[in-house]
Amino acid sequence: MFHDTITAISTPMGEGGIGIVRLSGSISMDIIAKIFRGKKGKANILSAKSHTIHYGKIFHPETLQVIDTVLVSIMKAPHTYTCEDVVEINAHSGSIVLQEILELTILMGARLAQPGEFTKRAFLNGRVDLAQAEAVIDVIRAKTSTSLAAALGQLEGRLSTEIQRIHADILTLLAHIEASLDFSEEDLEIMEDTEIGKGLLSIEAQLSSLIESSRYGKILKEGVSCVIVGKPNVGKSSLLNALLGEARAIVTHIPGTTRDIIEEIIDVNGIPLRIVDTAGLRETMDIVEKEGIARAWKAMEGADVVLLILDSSCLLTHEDLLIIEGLRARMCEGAPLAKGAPLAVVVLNKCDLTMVIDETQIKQLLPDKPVVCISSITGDGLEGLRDAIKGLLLDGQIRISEGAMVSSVRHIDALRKSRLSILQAQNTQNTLKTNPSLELIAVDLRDALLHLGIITGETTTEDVLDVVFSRFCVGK
Ligand SMILES: Nc1nc2c(ncn2[C@@H]2O[C@H](COP(=O)(O)OP(=O)(O)OP(=O)(O)O)[C@@H](O)[C@H]2O)c(=O)[nH]1
Ligand SMILES: [Mg+2]
Repeated sequence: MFHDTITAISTPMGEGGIGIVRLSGSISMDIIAKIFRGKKGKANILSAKSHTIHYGKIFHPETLQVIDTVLVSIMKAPHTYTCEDVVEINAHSGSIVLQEILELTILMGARLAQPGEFTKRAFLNGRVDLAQAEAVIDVIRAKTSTSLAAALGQLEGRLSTEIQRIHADILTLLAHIEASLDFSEEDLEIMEDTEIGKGLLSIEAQLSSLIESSRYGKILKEGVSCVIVGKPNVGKSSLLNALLGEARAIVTHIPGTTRDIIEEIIDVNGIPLRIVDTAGLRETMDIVEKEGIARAWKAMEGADVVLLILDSSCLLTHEDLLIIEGLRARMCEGAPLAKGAPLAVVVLNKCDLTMVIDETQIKQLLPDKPVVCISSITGDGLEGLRDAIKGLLLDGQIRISEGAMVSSVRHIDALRKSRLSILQAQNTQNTLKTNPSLELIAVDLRDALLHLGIITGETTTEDVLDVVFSRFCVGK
């Protein structure tokens, strides 16, 4: 438990119906008693029952000036977000109102909270483990309903349960091995070699399956970057607008309209797609356009998926061929999600006009890329394009599994290290078959446990906590 009481504005700044100032800590109740007057006077709030809401006014205790009419929620320890006394002041959401209430709580003895400090207290007071605490920010930042479902699963402890199960399996194996070590002189039943092998195999499989789930987990959490490229005037910005359903990017008949990168997020069957419109790629003397083109090539390098747009109403030009060449060269290096194979869709736009482009030539130049015909103006073929993108990612299957899903780099790293320790133990067991060195295996198993503990926060340093909670907003 902490000695000081923290305070923060928990709702986003700006005008709104309701804004909340939240307090947590041992003097939360004293503070609210000093600055709140309910219908029946100010003493009333101190004797209020836990988890009740009170209507009244916030006032300055010295000047007696009323600041706002509010609803105050009283939540007494231990059944609260932080396991401490929590008070939430629901005021009108204007920056001055909330700021004045916040300053008043500080004047009465509270301290301004750090980012994520309420959730950090929930973790340090044992209400949630670290993986669950981290999921709070994923819930807040979820980009599609599928990513939200995955984050909620983690918040409810799906990942933690899975980690605890593996932790328990390792611990059981370790206990057997240590018993064999301690009592080997005394004719106790020594653990069979094959039993250890079986145990290690099952633990390794469980860790691998969690690591494998991170492919889905990361896509759902961070989204996939998808860059639209092509020569000027083929309809890149029109496609962005069509996918978004709004006129976000400027579209004109003049080649070279888009000069900078425009990024928006769209939901493609649950996958958050960070879709990027770029400047048309061509030789130019215009300095601004040149910079835009440099940015477009750079965006293409870092992209998970490239949509190469061609104008189906014309034959391929020298400019198109240069882009195709560039795409082939760059994508051969392997995009982040591609496992070596380039992820790209060839989009033949303007299919509402007469088709002139030679599809056979495109298939020859980019043999393994899906080709989709669309019209950004009529919307024809857009569903097919969405399906093609979905098909490229996750082999068409984005499913949020019943089981746990790993999405944090910190968790993936810890799981990999834990698995390495298990592999090391397997290696020791295999190489020293005739005389398995149980001590060595025990050391590896202890290491594996340590790494798993980092995920749930059992074995975590202050530095790690600082990094984890610095991603949060103040007031959460
Ligand atoms: N007929 C037809 N015209 C289209 C289609 N898509 C875009 N256009 C037209 O093509 C022209 C260029 O469209 P933009 O979306 O600005 O093309 P862009 O590729 O972003 O061009 P830059 O930003 O200059 O590189 C505009 O006049 C659009 O109306 C389509 O599907 N069919
Ligand atoms: Mg454009």
